[in-house]
Amino acid sequence: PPARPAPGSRQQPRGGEGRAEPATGATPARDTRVPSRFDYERFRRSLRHPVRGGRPGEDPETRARRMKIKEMMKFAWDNYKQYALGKNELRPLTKNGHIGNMFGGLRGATVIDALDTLYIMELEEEFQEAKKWVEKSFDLNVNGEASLFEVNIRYIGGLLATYYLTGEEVFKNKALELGEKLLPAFNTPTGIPRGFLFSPFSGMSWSWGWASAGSSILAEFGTLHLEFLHLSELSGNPVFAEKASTSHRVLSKVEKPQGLYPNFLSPVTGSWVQHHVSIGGLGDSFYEYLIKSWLMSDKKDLEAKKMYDDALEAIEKHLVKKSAGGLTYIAEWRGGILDHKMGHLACFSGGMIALGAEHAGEERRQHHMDLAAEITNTCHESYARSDTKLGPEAFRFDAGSEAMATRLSERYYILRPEVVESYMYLWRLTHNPKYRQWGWEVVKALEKHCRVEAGFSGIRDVYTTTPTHDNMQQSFFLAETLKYLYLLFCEDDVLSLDDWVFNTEAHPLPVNHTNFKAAVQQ
Ligand code: DMJ
Repeated sequence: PPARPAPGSRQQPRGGEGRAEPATGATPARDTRVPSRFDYERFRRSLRHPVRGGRPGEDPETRARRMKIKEMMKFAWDNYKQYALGKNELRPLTKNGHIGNMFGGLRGATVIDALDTLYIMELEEEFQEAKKWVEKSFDLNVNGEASLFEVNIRYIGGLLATYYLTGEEVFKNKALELGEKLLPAFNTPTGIPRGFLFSPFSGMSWSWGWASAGSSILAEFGTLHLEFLHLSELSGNPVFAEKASTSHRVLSKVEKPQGLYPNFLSPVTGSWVQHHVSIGGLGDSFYEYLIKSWLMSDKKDLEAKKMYDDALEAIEKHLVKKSAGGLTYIAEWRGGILDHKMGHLACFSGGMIALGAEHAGEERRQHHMDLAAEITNTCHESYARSDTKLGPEAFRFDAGSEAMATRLSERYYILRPEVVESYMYLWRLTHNPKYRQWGWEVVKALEKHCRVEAGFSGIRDVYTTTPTHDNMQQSFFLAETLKYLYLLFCEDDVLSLDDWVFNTEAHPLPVNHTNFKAAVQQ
């Protein structure tokens, strides 16, 4: 089975085993670019709220908590800068850098992932340090195997967001240059991209070795839309929007078992390869990008909205269950058989369903808000039932177990954001103070169990109060976990949901009130 531990949603390749054939007969990308009409000043004037919020009076405790989270970000950044600047992640125990094999020779994943968080938290000096690295040392002419998904969500997403927040051209230019390098991955018979490509780009692309029969993964090819529409917007070249829209076109037509989307699709035939359905790893951000594509298009992308509504209906009908102890969870589905397990990754869904509920029809709105709150409560239980008050990688509802990991291999916590992400959305949409309390419990647990001398580290077992550290400060800890925690203790107008949509790595991209219409209709 393909599911196994990994830093991001998707997993590391294993030595090229089982690789699909490189794409052949590649057609060059159609270049019908027109000069971009994007006007940064006009865009800034169109925002409904100041990006970093107004400064209304607030209670001292909320402010103090926000400042604590800012201090954690500074600590994470300072240690990365001191011991690992230019590598992809910090190893906080051995005080050195980690490069990994997901980014095709690109470096500085933590710099790019941290940029917008530093900016939002008003860590001005640190933001300038990060910017300087991008200007002077961020090299795009590199060799290696790159995951299309990871490069897109972290690098393209981080650069685009920072451009929109600051108007600094260097971020836009790097995003566009990198975007061009990703296009060969789409040279397949269906236009559904393969998961990996080789840089410098040669037209070669392939799928994860372990992904069934050279198939592409739903959460990978379905998590491009937000960034690629912005690449078209800023470059004037529709090719990015066209490439990303292919996935929605293929998926809206293919027959779905009981309305569900399996996780593996052949980029050659456009048919499903296996019937494994999950709202956690391998499926997760595909669903997230459906509702967010619609929101980002200023509610014009009706195809994405319909796909989201239909998918959620099927998920509710077939996967949403209640445990004996009354906890609502979303099970996984393997060819019709339920696996009563929820991954930490699946915990983003509380926030997603709440966000969608806002825009559901009158009769569904309260029902979806209740569902979102129940799922978020279950994810909180997975934290509350552990000794560290941090949640495991996966928890189960079988053999008498409720919201706890039952396998040794699922007890770890790698600084993931999904649970605090849902707290942030639920707080913004309900203002129930329990979400801030739960977020603060996470801050305390991170400080107690994950903070080490030179940064933050994941832990190998959440059920022991003397956990072993994994010696890795993931870049998404700075991009997502700390950003969502910080926003939880901000006023709602900081990166307001009226103006911004967060990509799946928590990089804010603006809602587009005018220009996407053309791209979406391609
Ligand atoms: C991040 O890279 C993104 O949130 C992705 O969608 C899922 N995995 C990690 C964080 O857990």
